[in-house]
Amino acid sequence: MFDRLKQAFSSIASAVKEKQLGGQVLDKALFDFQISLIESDVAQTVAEALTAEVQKSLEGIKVERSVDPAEVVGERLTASLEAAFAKAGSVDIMANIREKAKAGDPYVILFLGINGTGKTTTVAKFANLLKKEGFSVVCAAGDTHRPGAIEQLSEHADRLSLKVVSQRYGADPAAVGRDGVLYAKAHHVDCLLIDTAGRMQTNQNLMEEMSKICRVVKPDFRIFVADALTGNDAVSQAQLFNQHVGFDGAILTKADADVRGGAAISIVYVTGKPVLFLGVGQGYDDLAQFNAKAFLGSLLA
Ligand SMILES: Nc1nc2c(ncn2[C@@H]2O[C@H](COP(=O)(O)OP(=O)(O)OP(=O)(O)O)[C@@H](O)[C@H]2O)c(=O)[nH]1
Ligand SMILES: [Mg+2]
Repeated sequence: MFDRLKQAFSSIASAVKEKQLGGQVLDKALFDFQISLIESDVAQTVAEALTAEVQKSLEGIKVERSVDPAEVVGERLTASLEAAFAKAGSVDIMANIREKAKAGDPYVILFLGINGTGKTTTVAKFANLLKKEGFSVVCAAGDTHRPGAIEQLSEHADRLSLKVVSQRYGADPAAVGRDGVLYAKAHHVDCLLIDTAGRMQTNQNLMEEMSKICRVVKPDFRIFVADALTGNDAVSQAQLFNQHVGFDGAILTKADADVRGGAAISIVYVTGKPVLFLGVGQGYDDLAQFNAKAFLGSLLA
């Protein structure tokens, strides 16, 4: 995973190592670094901001002979990224669910994202994880638009022995969500996961529909699902959803096939929202907790 991004980090470190810190040499190394960030799917604005931050933090720095300049650059890079990830914070969603469950109220999670990013699969994976943690789960088939969407979620649910709340195609997804909440309350279910559509006639329709579900259902948590392989598109989608609907955290899918890895950095940087999990395959167990520290550590290893 993320080999390209790791390469970008190690190449700036070695460029600096060979030539010592400072002046045009550093400028060139930073410029090359910026290009490789962009090539690793870090959004251009983010790559620029990050490079400028590192450059600023290196200004006037004198490196002792005994100190490896590459290490200094590495530290600065990590510090800038750590600051961005720290600002986004982290969420212990299991703890939040547990707390609400104790109060006897279902914790409602809405899954959002453009078509094909992996929402429905992620709902199933997340349900599987919740079951393993000992929570009761119900799903709501909020994608009433795409033919086959309700059956797709129901098939996953059958395999995981879960109940799906659904209506017919064309029904109002907000009403499906509300049914889900009523069901979860009546049956004392700990957590309701609402799947949604990823495509409508226009993105504006989609945003309006998602906003309506939010108004009606008042979810406790909104998860934006992005396909890591779509790189810069994932970042524009994150901005779109963040501005028009709002979300509380992200899951990046298909990280198993992603050699670039920039999407995580960009989404956190641009939206200020944390990444909670990575999708790392098509199986139900292929959902890995995202650990910002480990992620940054592995980039600079
Ligand atoms: N390799 C890999 N494939 C994944 C991952 N997550 C989802 N997929 C695959 O991506 C494809 C699309 O997933 P869906 O869950 O149907 O995506 P969706 O967002 O619900 O799509 P729409 O319902 O059309 O909006 C499926 O073939 C999934 O198996 C992942 O983490 N890794
Ligand atoms: Mg779907």
